[in-house]
Amino acid sequence: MALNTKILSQAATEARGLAMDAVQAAASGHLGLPLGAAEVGAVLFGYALSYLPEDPRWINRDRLILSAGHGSMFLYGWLHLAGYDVPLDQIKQFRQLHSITPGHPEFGETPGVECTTGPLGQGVGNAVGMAVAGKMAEARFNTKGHTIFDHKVICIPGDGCLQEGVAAEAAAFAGHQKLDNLILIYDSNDVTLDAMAKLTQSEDTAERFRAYGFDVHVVNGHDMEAVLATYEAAKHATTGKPQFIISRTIIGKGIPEVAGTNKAHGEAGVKFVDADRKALGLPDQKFYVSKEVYDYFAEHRAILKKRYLEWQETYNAWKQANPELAAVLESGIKREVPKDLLSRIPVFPQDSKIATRKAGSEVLQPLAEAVPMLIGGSADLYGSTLNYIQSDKDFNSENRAGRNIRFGIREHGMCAILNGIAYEGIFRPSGATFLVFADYCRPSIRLASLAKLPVIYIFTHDSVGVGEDGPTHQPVETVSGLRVIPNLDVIRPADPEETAGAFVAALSRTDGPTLLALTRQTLPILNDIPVQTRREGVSKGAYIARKETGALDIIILATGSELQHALNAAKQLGNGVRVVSVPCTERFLRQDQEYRDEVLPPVCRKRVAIEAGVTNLWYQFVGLDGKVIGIDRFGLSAPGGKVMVELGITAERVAEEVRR
Ligand SMILES: Cc1ncc(C[n+]2csc(CCOP(=O)(O)OP(=O)(O)O)c2C)c(N)n1
Repeated sequence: MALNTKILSQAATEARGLAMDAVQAAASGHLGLPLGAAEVGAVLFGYALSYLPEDPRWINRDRLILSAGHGSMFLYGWLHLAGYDVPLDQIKQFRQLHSITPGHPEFGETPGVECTTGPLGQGVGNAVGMAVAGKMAEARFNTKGHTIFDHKVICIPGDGCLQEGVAAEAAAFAGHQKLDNLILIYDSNDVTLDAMAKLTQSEDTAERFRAYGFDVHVVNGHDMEAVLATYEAAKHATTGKPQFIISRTIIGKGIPEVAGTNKAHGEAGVKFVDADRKALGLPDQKFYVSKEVYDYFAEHRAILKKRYLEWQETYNAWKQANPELAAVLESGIKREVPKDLLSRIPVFPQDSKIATRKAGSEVLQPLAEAVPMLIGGSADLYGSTLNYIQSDKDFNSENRAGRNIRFGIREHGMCAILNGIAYEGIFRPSGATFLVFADYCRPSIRLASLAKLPVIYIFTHDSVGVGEDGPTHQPVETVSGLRVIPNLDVIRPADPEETAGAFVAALSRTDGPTLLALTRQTLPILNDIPVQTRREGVSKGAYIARKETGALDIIILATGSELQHALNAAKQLGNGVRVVSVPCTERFLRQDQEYRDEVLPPVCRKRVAIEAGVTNLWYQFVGLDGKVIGIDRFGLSAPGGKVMVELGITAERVAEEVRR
């Protein structure tokens, strides 16, 4: 079937109208991209993409990610026209309270929105993650007889996305990994927010992406036939490379007073909209969509439905022929994990003396066997983070089924890619680096938290206990800095058994990410606390590690490697002392009041907390009468044990503060 440019031009005009009217009604938003990329939207949604609005999470749909999330009305307009459950009423409610058309696209809020985007560049990383997941899915689930995965991942970045470092990291990774299921359509309009792009960029973007290992195409983004031809060439390329289409567009096309300038970017064009709508041939009626355009998309949906049903037949045949594989896939999509995960992890020997990163490595192996969708990666630090899934190999262009991803020294890219894998919805991604480099990951961790993605971060070298590498590598504010991100669980286990509990808690969580903060240095195993108490206590965030004998006089709270000091101090101090282990403050705060009061009885106000990090957050648990032992300064370059003593992180100090 040929491209119906007549009706699709009309659709592009009406999509422009929707963006103009929505931004005008909201008196806020961005007109530039929705107007400039209207023809690209028409070709993609009106012809080129495989999708089905009635099943927006269809596993073999093409994924379209709008990385330039400020142009959200591009997505909402086309999703509406395409027939997703994004009614015109919601377009009219653009950027209003409780609408499904928020300022920037938010995953889970709007059917057809694949990723939460807006922080520029993230979408490129997410798309690369989806391409990784797509390749893995092809390798692990397609069979000789049946192809159930063969979709593409299409991402629209603008100049801003490509200026951001995260996109560079992700693109370099995509080129190296030969992710030929990835198509970037760069909306190249020479304009950014403040000014013309030439004020801030003079690189040759085509050469840059060629150097990364992409095939590069250039097209006039307003010529629909050419856009389609270029898209098809990219889609069917046999070079084994990811594809980069430079789509040259005029920002704000349709509002001549601002088009082609940075004024087109935001809502400055709004005052010209009424006159310019007329010039485009739109009627006075706002939020207008013609019957012809609706009819075209209804017909197009019938074609898409036919393809979908054909795929469904293939899927059913595949499922019948491969019931075990199908069970793995379907349980992965439901994010199920076996209920008995904890018992699959052997109990650590009573005399073990290992770092929690090493314990993590040992815990990971049986979990990887129990959860086949669990995959991992490291930012060139496997030798230190120890999170390699030993029963499997590397993911690379020769082995797409490999469960270990070598991200290179690209923490930010890694975390955006992990988000993409999680958005894709089949695999359970985890990734590793040194905890102090969480700052290099933070924008992506924040988005994982916002988008409720169950990503697992296995971050090691969690305190000044790192030692000789010194303050550049010693987190002090990092753990607390992460704890303030809403919906992120930060777990800092105290010994190998708490580490087992931490990994299981992370894997069992489906509505948000979990960060595991593990030690570099060896820790004593805390045999005084029963194994089950340590393992299961983690899931509640805090638990009584040592109960007082007799009347409760004082509570010592501790986390991670400092729990040993709390327990040792309690031994010296005698009867009335309770020790509470707090591996995860967020989980503890989610427990009901009864449990929280049981662990920290409100009547007991004599409390001391210890953590080898900044003290601020602990005051919520010790109160005004309490005392926090911590490190409110940067660390020191020296052996870790010596640094801990120098900075007062010892049992003696705890005992001293308690006595005081
Ligand atoms: C990380 C980040 N920094 C800054 C912004 C604010 N911002 C939104 S759009 C924009 C300019 C984007 O330019 P471009 O990608 O060319 O988009 P266009 O002008 O074509 O709409 C900026 C700076 C942002 N959304 N994210």
